[in-house]
Amino acid sequence: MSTLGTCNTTNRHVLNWVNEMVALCQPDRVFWCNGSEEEKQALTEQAVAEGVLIRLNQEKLPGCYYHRSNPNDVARVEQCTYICTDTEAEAGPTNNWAPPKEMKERLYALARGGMKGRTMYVIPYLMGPPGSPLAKVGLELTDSIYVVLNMRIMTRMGDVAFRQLGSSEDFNRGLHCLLDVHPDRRYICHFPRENLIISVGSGYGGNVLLGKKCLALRIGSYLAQQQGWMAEHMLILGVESPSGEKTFVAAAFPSACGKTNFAMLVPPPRFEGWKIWTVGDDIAWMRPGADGRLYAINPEMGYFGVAPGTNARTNPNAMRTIARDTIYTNVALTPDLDVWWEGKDGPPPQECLDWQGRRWTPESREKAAHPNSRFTAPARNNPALAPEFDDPNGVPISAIIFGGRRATTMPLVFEAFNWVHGVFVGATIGSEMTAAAVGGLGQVRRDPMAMLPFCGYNMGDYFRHWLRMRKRLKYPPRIFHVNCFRRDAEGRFLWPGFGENMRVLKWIVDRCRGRANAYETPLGWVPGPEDIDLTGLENFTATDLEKVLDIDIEEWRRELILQEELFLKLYSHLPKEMIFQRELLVARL
Ligand code: SAT
Ligand code: MN
Repeated sequence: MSTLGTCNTTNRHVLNWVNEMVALCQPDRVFWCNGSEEEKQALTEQAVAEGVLIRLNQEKLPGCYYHRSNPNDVARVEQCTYICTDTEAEAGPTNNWAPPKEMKERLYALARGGMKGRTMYVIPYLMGPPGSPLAKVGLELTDSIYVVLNMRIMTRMGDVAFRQLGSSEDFNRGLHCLLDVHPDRRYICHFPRENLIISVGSGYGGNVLLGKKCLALRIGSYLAQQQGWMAEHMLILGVESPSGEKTFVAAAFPSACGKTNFAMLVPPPRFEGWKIWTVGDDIAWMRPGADGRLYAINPEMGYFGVAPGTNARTNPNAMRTIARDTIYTNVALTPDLDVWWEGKDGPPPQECLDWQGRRWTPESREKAAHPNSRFTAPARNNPALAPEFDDPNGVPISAIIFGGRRATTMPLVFEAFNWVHGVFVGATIGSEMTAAAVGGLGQVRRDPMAMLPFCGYNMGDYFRHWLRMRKRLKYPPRIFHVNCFRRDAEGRFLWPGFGENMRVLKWIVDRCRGRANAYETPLGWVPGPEDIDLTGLENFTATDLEKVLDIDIEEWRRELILQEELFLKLYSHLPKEMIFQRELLVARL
């Protein structure tokens, strides 16, 4: 076994664990990553030589590379994802559970000798700005060079993590082995009590970039509940008014429901002088500040965003962000080594290779890019990256927004009556399934706080944690619900969305600042027709606004029954406040 790179730590907990895992996986080489530019270049060259990456057209896309995953491995797999707590009740009915000892034995049996002939990369990484009270250190051991290069974009990778860690034992241990990338040997397992993640048999983002969903959300939410903070599946953005007033909001939408677009929103011409700043597009870690407000950081350093549908109209800042130093996965490849996906600007290429490397023309029946194809791009490329991005204290959150993808039932926007009601609103989010997870596209499923696939413990206890946080906040954020995906009877979207969402955001900010009107409905506070600025919005009238804000009692009768299904499932751990809120809603309706 040879050692490559340089090991820049003397932390014995780190060294011991790496040695243990080396003995288990038996790699031919161990490569210690330091996160430097030279290292990135060398590893990129190597990935190209190995065929893991294809160098894209460097004139059009400087620093950009292309990757195709195994076709059986293109999204998160919830049926292979486990929370291994001591008891099944701790994991709760919405998670797969296995006893920690048993699962570890099974995984170690799979990993034993699993890196023979291969290189084990040791990736130290930091989630959060250096020095932040919320920041956490992780150590990922992987035999995938693709993972190393993605982690380098998505996290603060390298010696910065060892500096933060010092001689402490408090870091997340993450082992990732590709094995033969076979669905039968695919497991993404979390051991929250040991702060340990073991992921085998997959090479796909959410399953293997262990800092993201595994540490930042599943393990993170478990630690947050114990330590009195919050780990949430939320974007964070700042709204700056022409006078320079800044208001920060966090928003939870399920995977592939537009968080990245929302986080990078460019206001329409009507809002001249307004500016949206991106803090994060996927994950928020939040804790009460000394002033009684809730402060949030984005633990990540990059965006792992859905490519299809991204274009100059839907997300101009993303287009700029992904123009360089980006890794594209499972999009289509054009003959001049450019990338393409459904919904990109301009006409489709006359001919290209699809995400599986097969010849594709506009006549082909299948899509050229996989619906869950992704870009991995550095946050620093984003022209609207918030100046507060590296602030160790984070940003004060004035509003929390919940949302989902709903064709009916949910109005464009409403504000919860108070925190407890807001928790109920978040707990009952429904959304049509998307391509980010393997499963039934289009079906509505309950996705509380957009955390259903990411909550590392019992969902009922998670609601209780949310309720408890209220007591720790003197000035809790206001809570809202938005739905930008409502459709008419013909299936057309009722609201233009994208940049025009600024109009909704402006109302939300004004509500937080005590400047906007609303009227009371059974669901919560809803803007009146005059409260949302429609100036400059073409082909959209006050009547259309009424339609998109409408509350249909018949639809709500059905919604209540669907909501009840989740509550029944969670019944044994459900806080009684949730039942009261439901009763109140029934009475109001
Ligand atoms: O695929 S990921 O889990 O990384 C992204 C998502 O589903 O939100
Ligand atoms: Mn996500």
